[in-house]
Amino acid sequence: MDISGIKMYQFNPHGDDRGQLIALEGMISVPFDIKRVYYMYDTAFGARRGRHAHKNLQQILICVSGSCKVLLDDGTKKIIVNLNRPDEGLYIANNVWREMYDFSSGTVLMVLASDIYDESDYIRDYNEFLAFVKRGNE
Ligand code: T46
Repeated sequence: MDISGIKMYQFNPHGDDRGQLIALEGMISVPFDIKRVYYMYDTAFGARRGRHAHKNLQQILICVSGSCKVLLDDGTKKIIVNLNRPDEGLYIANNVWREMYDFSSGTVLMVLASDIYDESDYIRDYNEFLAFVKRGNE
């Protein structure tokens, strides 16, 4: 993708006549050790989530049910990714601003994270994010 810190992963389903199963293993199917899993559901109509970047955290977002859009911004370029498949994972490195929106009814967005929850890793102010990225590129 034409933006730094972003990659789409295609996962291999184990399908048979009972249906599909996807298994994800740290350092094998995803590029980090999975330290935390969380998911969002019952998202309110019109809600916008995220609106922050992370200083160190890496994550993979998987829309296991339903659909949503993700705006990604590396401080220079912005792209919008549609997530609507349980066999696709959106990798987001650190230093990328993200906003999730346009959740369809019943969407479950699951996130695999490279570390445990740490509020001090968040950059929640957009201008601070731009300054952080600029400092990192100097
Ligand atoms: C991200 C995007 C994709 C916890 O206590 N533990 C956790 O692991 C998480 C993720 C959140 N929380 C608490 C903190 C807040 O009181 O849950 C509440 C909602 O979290 P937040 O407003 O940060 O949720 P989102 O959807 O805006 O962002 C989340 C992740 O926080 C963030 O890392 O990249 O999803």
